[in-house]
Amino acid sequence: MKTWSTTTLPRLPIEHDGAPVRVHDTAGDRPVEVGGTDGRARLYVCGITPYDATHLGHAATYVTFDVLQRAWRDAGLQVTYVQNVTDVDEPLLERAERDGIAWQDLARREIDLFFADMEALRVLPPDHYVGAVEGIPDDVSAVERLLAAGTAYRVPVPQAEASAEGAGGADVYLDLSTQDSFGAVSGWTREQMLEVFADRGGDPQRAGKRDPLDPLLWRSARQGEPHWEGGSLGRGRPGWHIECSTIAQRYLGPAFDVQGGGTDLVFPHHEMSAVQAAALCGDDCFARAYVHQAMVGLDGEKMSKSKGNLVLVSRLRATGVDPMAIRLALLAQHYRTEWSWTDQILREAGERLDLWRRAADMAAHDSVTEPDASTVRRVRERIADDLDTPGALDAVDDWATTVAAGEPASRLVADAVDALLGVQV
Ligand code: 5CA
Ligand code: ZN
Repeated sequence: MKTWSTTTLPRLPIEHDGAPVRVHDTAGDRPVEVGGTDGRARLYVCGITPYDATHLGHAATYVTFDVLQRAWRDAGLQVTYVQNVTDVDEPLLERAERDGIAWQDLARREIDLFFADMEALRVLPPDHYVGAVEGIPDDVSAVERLLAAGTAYRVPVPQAEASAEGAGGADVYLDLSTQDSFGAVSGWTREQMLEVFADRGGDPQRAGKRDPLDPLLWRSARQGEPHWEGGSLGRGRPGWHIECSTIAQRYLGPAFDVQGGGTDLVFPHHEMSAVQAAALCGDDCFARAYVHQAMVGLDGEKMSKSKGNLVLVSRLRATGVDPMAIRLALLAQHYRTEWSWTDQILREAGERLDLWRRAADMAAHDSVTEPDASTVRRVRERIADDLDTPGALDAVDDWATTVAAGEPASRLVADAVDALLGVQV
């Protein structure tokens, strides 16, 4: 699928010291170095389900992984970045039904709005932006392989539910008891898993499953639901998690550096996409690190499409808020700390942007000064340390304050702020 437009990425004239980027891996619950094997870095980030516009929680997630991609690029690595879009799934179908609009039209409209938001926030686009629908042939062959290996099983669909095209069909589930690595991503107990599974797209009550937690791989065609050719599986559509298992592996290979998303995806989504990948290609497959953005809230509650307590990027933009102030408001929070959006946070970001712009306008010195160079080193060092963007912002604040007070400076820091933080001053 076509993706959004890219923005310029200045190359910094200050040599990179080669220090690797460290991020917190949820699976190991510790910091790990990511990227750099063979001079490359491979990133998969779970994309939107396009049934409602980009809110600040989504924006925080994509800005966080944008900072990671920028750090890798600055270090001279060749980055391959893949993002999916869940362009067919329950929530999208339900919303389209509620609003009396074709699900394809709803998805297209929200994807276009998401692209406009990402461009405004200067998020670098992924190299491959892949729809769940596009990935169906790969899902079908993956599920066929799992059935052949005996790690998946069929559960017949009751006659009354099946559509004419799906008559006599069966859903397919992964048999988790065949997979030793299950639980390795979240580290959760079964009780913890069962507590949230139904709320997060799971179907623990489905009769005929061997384990209530077994994830759905293929949903046989139902009345009133879209369905696709599924080879020996019959007509139907893929379960949610298999989409990310197969898209990541097709575009990044069996193993890659980071799978990213919000903490709401730790279980079941990342746990299940990893265990399915392990069932397909072995325990060393899939991500070497799982990195999660903490939930962004509003008034103390998680911001979510289902709750409807949203602050939309597009709405802020429509009221004239500078997207760079929105980006700075997001960067002022550490990605692993939950926080709630407030007008005060946005106001402070606007003030910071003004200060940085004043300093950048005054930074007309011909050659790079020592404070310029040390500021860039500090920003790099803060970001490489588990994406400490608040620390990076402090470094730029210190620089901007002295420059606004008349210290000589060059354009270097403005270029670094652009290249590393994605903020144009
Ligand atoms: N399409 C799936 C992933 S395959 C999905 O979760 N879509 S989503 O539209 O619900 O969310 C898109 C991304 O934003 C996910 O990475 C999700 O974890 C993240 N996200 C959702 N809500 C928040 C929030 N309140 N704060 C931070 N990140 C969030
Ligand atoms: Zn995903």
